Amino acid sequence: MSFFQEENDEYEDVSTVMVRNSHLDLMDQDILYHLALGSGSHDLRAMFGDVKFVCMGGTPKRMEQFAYRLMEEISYKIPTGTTLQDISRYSYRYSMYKVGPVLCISHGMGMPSVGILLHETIKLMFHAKVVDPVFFRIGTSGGIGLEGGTVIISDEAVDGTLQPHLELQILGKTVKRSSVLDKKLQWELKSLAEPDDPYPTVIGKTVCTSDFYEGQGRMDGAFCDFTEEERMEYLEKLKFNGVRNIEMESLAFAALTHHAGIKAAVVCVTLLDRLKGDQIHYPKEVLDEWQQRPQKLVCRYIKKYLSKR
Ligand code: R2B
Ligand code: URA
Repeated sequence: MSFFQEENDEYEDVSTVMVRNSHLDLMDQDILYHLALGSGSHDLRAMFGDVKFVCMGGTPKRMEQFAYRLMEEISYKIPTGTTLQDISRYSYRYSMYKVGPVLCISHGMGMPSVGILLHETIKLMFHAKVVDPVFFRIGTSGGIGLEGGTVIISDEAVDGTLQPHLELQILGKTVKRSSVLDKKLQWELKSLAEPDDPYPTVIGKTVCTSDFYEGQGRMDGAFCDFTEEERMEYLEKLKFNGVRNIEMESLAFAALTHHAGIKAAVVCVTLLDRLKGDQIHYPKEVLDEWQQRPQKLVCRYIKKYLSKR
């Protein structure tokens, strides 16, 4: 039996997204400020009640491209001569496109940015009474011992010290939230990598940092207080511990979706092998093509899932 047959049982419409905040019940309306949406100003149930997948990626342009790719793939029609609307355009923060049951949203750079977006998107799912949505992050990363263009499905998101939890400071206290990603979803995605794909798709551990330069052991930032030997020692240690890539959102993405009971996956392409350098020097056309790769994989997943409904 294919996983999608099994999966259909699991995706029976059984549970809507829950928020872990009783205060929301006491509010007469909830303004999702950074999405330019609100439970009082919009009929969120009518607008988003049919959502099944939420795909997040760094830039507005990439998410718009992804939305148009999806439109093609799932034959989603909009009136001739019209374009997809950026639903969150008046926030001037994030961009959001809806293609049938798929939301495509840009998350910006880093954990604070994706964290704010997750709070509001999870609340959006709650207000819209969405049933069992699956969240994806499709992004870019630095490879550890992997050439540029490799697709990595994260099996675990860890911080720079290899701990699998997000540390938040709440009311002056440190709170830890486990960063758990869905194992089955990872293997389902991996099974959709095709033998003809001219690049490898692997599953592995992802380190998530709060900085692109010093935080990722780069020597080409404005500041650097470590030596080349120390840099290599750290990156080799990551490799030894099963880390395949480094990026800047997976930890918050995994921890906050898990906290909300939402199934999630992180799929990133590598833009370089960090064991060989720091600078991203490939031509724009090459980088553009590489960035399509995680999109293709997630698209295959969504398409296959929708074709079984
Ligand atoms: C990957 O690329 C960005 C930094 O260039 C960051 O958002 C990430 O995780
Ligand atoms: N994104 C990152 O966070 N790091 C890289 O090296 C490349 C992309």
